Amino acid sequence: MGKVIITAALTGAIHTPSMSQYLPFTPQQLIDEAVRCHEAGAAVVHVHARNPEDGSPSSDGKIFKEILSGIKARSNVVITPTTGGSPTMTPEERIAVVKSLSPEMATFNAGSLNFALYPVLQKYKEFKYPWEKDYLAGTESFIFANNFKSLHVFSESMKEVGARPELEVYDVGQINNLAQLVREGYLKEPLYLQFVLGILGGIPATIDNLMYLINTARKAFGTFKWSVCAAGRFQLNMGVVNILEGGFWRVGLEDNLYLEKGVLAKSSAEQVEKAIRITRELGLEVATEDEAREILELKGIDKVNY
Ligand code: KMH
Ligand code: ZN
Repeated sequence: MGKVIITAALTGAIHTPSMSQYLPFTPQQLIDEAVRCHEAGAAVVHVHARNPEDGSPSSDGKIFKEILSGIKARSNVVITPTTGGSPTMTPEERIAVVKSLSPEMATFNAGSLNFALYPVLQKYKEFKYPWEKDYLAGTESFIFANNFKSLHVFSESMKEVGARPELEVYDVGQINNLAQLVREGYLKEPLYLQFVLGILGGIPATIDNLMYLINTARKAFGTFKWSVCAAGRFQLNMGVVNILEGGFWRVGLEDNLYLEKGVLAKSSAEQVEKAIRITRELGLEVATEDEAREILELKGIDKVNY
C-alpha cells in the first residue's frame, strides 16, 4: 500500500464561532492553524476564508490571498482552497479564488444536493454573532447547486490554471456525474476523489456506504486516488476504514469539532496527531507534502499566484 495523505480542513463553512471557541476564522488564526497542522504531519490543508470581524464565510479575494500567502511564507504544505464556499455564495464567487490565486489544487463539488445544517439549532441556542442563527436556519431551503453547466465552467477554470480538482462526492450518483465529465473531456484520469459522508442531504456515514462508494468508483474509473471526510464523530471510523482500503484521510474542525467524545479539539492539529498515530499503529506510512505533490501529480508551489 502507498503512503497515506493526511489533509487538515481548518474551518469550513458548516460550523459557526459559537459552536467552539477554537474554530479559527481570522487570517492570522488560519495561518497559524495551517502551520500547526503541517508541523503535526498533515501534507495538505484545506482552506475556507471567513470574515475576520464575525467569522461569517467570505469569498473575498483579498482575505484568501492573505491566508494563502501567509501560509506559504511559513510552510511548504499543499493548500487546497474551497470552491464549495458556503450556502450564501454564488458559483462565480466560489470559483474566483482559483482564477485569481492559481492554486495547486482546489475542491470541485461533483453535483447538487440538499445541504442542511438547520437541525443543529436544536443543540445550539445562544449565538455570539447575529448572522449565525439565520445562516443555519436558512439551510432548510438550501440546495447546493452544482449543475452540469457549472461543473463545466469550474473544470475549465481549474484546467486553465493547472489546479488539480479534488472531486467532492457526497452521494453515489455523483460518481456518474464525474464519469460523464471524463467522457466529455472535462476531467482527465487518474482522478482524485474525496468522499464526503454524513451531510444531511448526502449519503450517511456508514462502512457499507463508504465501501459502496469505493467499489462504484472502482467500477467507473478503475484506477483513482481518493480520500474520505465525514461529519462529526464519523471522522474517525470512516478514516480508519478508508486508509485500510488504500485511501487517504481528511480531519479538521471543518468536519468535526471534537477530539473525542465530549472533548472539543483545541486545534485541527490535535486531530492530525491522532490520525497519524492511528495510521502508524496500523503499519501504514504518512506522506510528506512533497510526496503528496508527487502522488497527486500537482503542478508545484512555484506555479501558484499567491
Ligand atoms: N464542506 C465539506 C462538506 C468544499 O469546501 O468545497 C466538503 C468540502 C467541500 O470541504
Ligand atoms: Zn470545505
